[in-house]
Amino acid sequence: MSSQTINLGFWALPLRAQPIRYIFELAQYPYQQTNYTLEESKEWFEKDKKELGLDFPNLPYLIHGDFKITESQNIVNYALDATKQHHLLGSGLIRFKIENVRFLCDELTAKTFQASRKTGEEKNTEINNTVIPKFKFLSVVLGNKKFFFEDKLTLADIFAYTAIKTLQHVLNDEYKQFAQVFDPFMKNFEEIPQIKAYHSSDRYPKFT
Ligand SMILES: N[C@@H](CCC(=O)N[C@@H](CS)C(=O)NCC(=O)O)C(=O)O
Repeated sequence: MSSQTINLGFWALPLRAQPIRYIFELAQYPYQQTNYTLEESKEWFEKDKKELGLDFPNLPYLIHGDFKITESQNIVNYALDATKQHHLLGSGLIRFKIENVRFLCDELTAKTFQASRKTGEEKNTEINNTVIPKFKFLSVVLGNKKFFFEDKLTLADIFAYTAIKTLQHVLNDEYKQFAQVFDPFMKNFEEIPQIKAYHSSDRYPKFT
């Protein structure tokens, strides 16, 4: 692996790149960010998307010296390797249960954000048919446990936190029905010392 600093490119928002950022932050691994703003989206679409030399230009991207990749889940795997945090994947059959939450929540984060930007009947249908049922399943699986797989933090928690935080921010009325189950989980995640320090730093791209 290159000895140069990793650069992670994404929008100046949590969403799809957020689990990757948490992986670096948990390990206190140095990385840089290029966070594009929606107002200045030309910086991405008209400049870097064409000029960075990515095989499959998209956001997020990761550049590590001459090594350049896209696809968020691919970048997650690279970040786990770089930071040597394979324990977050779990082991044995539990590994597949963790991945189940990971992939469900990756899709749910995007769907929740997209639903919040729709209007009228289309928005209600998307919320009621796609978003809410999945968060219901998630709340049942979590129950009153500290983390999804008992006391040990895994990738499932990182992805679930990202999805739940998105719901809380962009569809707050819908979040309320889950608050009793999700609030304590959110607090447990936010109290991890590296996460606490990160959330109060300027490296954390908050929803605006
Ligand atoms: N499958 C891709 C999806 C990437 C994607 O849809 N990126 C969105 C943001 S979540 C984007 O704005 N891409 C920039 C572009 O299309 O140029 C991944 O998981 O990374």
